[in-house]
Amino acid sequence: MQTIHEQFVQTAEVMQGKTLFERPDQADISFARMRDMVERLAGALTALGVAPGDRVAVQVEKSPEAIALYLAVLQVGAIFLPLNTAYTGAEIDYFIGDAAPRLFVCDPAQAQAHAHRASATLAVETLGAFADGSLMERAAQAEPRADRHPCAPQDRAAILYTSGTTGRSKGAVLTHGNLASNTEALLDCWRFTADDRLIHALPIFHTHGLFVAANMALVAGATMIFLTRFDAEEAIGLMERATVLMGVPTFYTRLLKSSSLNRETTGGMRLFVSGSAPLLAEDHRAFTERTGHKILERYGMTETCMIASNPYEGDRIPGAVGMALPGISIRIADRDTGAELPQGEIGLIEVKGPNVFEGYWNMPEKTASEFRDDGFFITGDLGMIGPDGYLRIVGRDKDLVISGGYNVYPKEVEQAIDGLPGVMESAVIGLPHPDLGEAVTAIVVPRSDDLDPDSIRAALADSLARFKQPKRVILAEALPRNVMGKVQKAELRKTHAGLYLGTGA
Ligand code: MCA
Ligand code: AMP
Repeated sequence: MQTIHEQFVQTAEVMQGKTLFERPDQADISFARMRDMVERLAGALTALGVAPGDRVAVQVEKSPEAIALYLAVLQVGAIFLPLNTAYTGAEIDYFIGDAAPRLFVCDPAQAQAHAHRASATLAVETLGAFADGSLMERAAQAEPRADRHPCAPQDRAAILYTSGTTGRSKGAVLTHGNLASNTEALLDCWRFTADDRLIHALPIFHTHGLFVAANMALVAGATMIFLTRFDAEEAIGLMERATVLMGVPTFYTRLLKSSSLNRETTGGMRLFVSGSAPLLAEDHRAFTERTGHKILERYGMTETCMIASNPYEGDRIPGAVGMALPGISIRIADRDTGAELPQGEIGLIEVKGPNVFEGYWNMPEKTASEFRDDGFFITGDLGMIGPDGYLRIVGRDKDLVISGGYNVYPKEVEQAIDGLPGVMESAVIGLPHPDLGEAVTAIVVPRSDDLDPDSIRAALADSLARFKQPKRVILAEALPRNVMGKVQKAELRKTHAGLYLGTGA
């Protein structure tokens, strides 16, 4: 196995002056320049005392330099820990406490807010969106390092935090083998080559934008049209110079809203990929009608990278996520016994293969409870495999909301709301939303009369990232419960189904 860093170096050797990053308002960056940046950053990391196995936590705006930092961390054998830019100080406290990184890199604008974190064991540096910040200054002065720490497939490459059903975030530990094997499988399945020009409009602190989109371009030698955020009109305008778009379903909902989306504007594109949340079958069909392209939907998870994909050649079926990627096994299992179910029956989706993570950071018991004895990982998604062999996701066994491609665990939001004065209890649910797919919504039972929805939302601002905060708060006298006393979230979802769709509350 070659690590993603090793493959990038090899590709850069061949590509040299070819553009890796193309940006609307800034200079292009070639493969050769990127390689130089990675080597300098590797030198800076070593000078800062970052050793193999150390965690490097990074909460920075999207930039080519942030990708270079990721590669430099892999080069020196350290563990990359990217953090959503929306996370609040309180959330960062938890991640740093849990992962105990050697280095924390933040945006220069946040330097003051994070200065107190610096200690004998934790260095704090900055990196801005315009190659600014203390880390790039160090890199400019550093002795570039071309040598690399030798890494085996089972060595740790990254930790990605995902919230959990208990309300406590878990760090999914991904190995070099996980990342390299998944990229190899995707390059092959989606026929992705150096000739591709990828519209990259996803954030780079999650699997989709970093380990799917960026890794594929870095290894294949493709060019990324690198956008700081997704704007449908901008993306359509770029399509005549691009070949591939990878996005969450909200990208496609927004593209469909634009009158400029048609066969002509998308004519030069060869592939549209969707994932991270369910793509509405009606959006899939509408997209084909408007553009002639069939969106390729795939399925993945932070813990497993990509699991399944519709075929490149062959039918891309609306509402289905396709077949297991090469080398990966999927089975549908009985929730309680773990026994494999016959074809056509609905059960838990379980997965095994080189893509499956090592486990949760510092949580051996939690890790053990999510694996079967024979090594299959329990995804918590419910699905079935039809006679056509395609996997279809039909629901979730885990209490999870996916808003615009971001996961929000209701438990975490409920704990924050229940901790507010004047709140008796709360239930957080996802309701159908025309743009985000699902919108985080809180049903709150007040203890006192002076509690109002706006004050609850305002009170959460410092503790929860913006995308986790409820879009609406509904006050209620009581929560519906079953005879066992369990809150009936399905009933709440039914009662409020039309809240964001303009079809009643
Ligand atoms: C932004 N806001 C959101 C979201 N994004 N609220 C809920 N859910 C969201 N996803 C809030 C902002 O804080 C702001 O709130 C308001 O919505 C408008 O913000 P804006 O900047 O206009 O939003 P945007 O830039 O248009 O972003 C929407 C987005 C973005 C394009 C859907 O969230 C996005 O890029 N999502 C992709 C997430 C992703 O990469 N997921 C992959 C995870 P206010 O106005 O109140 O301040 S990896 C994964 O899931 C697995 C492995 C997989 O299979 O890929
Ligand atoms: P995350 O933990 O952020 O990696 O999100 C993983 C979850 O996203 C999966 O367990 C699924 O519930 C969901 N997901 C990803 N891709 C799809 C898809 N194509 N269709 C439906 N759900 C998806």
